[in-house]
Amino acid sequence: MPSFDSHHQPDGRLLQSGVKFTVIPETLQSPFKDHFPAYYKGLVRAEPGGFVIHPKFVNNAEKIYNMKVRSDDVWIRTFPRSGTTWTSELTWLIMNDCNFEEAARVGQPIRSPNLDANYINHWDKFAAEGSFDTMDIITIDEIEKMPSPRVLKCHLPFDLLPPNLLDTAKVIYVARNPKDAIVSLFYFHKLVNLCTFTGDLETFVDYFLDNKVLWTPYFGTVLDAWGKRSHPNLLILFYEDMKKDIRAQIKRISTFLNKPVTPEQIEKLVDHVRFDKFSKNESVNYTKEIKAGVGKDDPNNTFVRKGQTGGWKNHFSPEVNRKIDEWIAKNLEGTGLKFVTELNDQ
Ligand code: PPS
Repeated sequence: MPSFDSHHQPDGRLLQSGVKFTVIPETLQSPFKDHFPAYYKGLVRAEPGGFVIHPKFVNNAEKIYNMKVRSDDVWIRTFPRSGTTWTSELTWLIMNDCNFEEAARVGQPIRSPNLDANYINHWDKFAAEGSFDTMDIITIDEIEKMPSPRVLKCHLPFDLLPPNLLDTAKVIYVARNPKDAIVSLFYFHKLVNLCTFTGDLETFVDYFLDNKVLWTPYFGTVLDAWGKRSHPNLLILFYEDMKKDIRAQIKRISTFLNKPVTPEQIEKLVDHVRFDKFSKNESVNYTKEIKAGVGKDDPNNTFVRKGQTGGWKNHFSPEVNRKIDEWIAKNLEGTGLKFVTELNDQ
């Protein structure tokens, strides 16, 4: 069983890279601690960069920064709720000659582990309850020993990852328009016990725009990846493009990875990730983990939830929407990046 350091002291911890982690003072006070009761030690900010992360991450930060990147690795990076699971599944299958049997037999958290899982899951709690063995948790040490080719994923910015990552391995960054990502992340906070948000969506939006939500700032990682878009080892995908034409995006992934897929395999991949089917696929939908205590077992709020573009329109008041529009416009100014926030055919 992996050891868990419950006496971690993240405050003021300095990485070899020069990144420093400091507890955000407001996250230890009301109203934040009432809205996010699970963060009993607050949230931590990494500087430079401003990335907001769970204090438990700090225990693993150096280990992740020093991971040995392999030239046949594929690293999937996203802002959370942007299509990580969907893209990981396609990528893993393309890298593994469309071995659908293996994809069904072995859960995605094992086949394509999330580096963030080391702090997402309350290991100490599960170990105490004896439910640890039911969980598909994979440690950084285990990831280091995985056979090649590895398909890894995370929500971390480049400066918390091995510095040679992009020059050594293939990286896929998946972006989703921030309005749908915010709504999806709000529901994730209602689902997953690590996060637990007690307030309403409007309050969540305020924390989000103020960069006080786990994994924010949204534009930090998105614009960092966008700025590197001409790097030959980086492929940027958009959730909305995947919704519009998944076949075209499968072909892009396959070309980028130098892993050809036949027209028949493409059709099988399309069918495999069809939303209604994917949401019921226990190898990817985290129902096992949620039932084991990672989240709340709620048929109306599942990990693979709605899978739509434009769902934000049913959630934001005109005033909240205006605030988000201004925030988007300010952050995208001069970047050349534009988001699709609505789709007719999906
Ligand atoms: S996480 O928690 O960061 O790993 O989440 P992530 O996988 O990045 O994103 C979850 C959202 O992606 C939707 N999803 C899909 N949409 C369309 N087709 C497929 N196959 C698919 N699989 C996952 C999922 O429903 C989440 O979005 P919302 O808007 O909440 O439904």
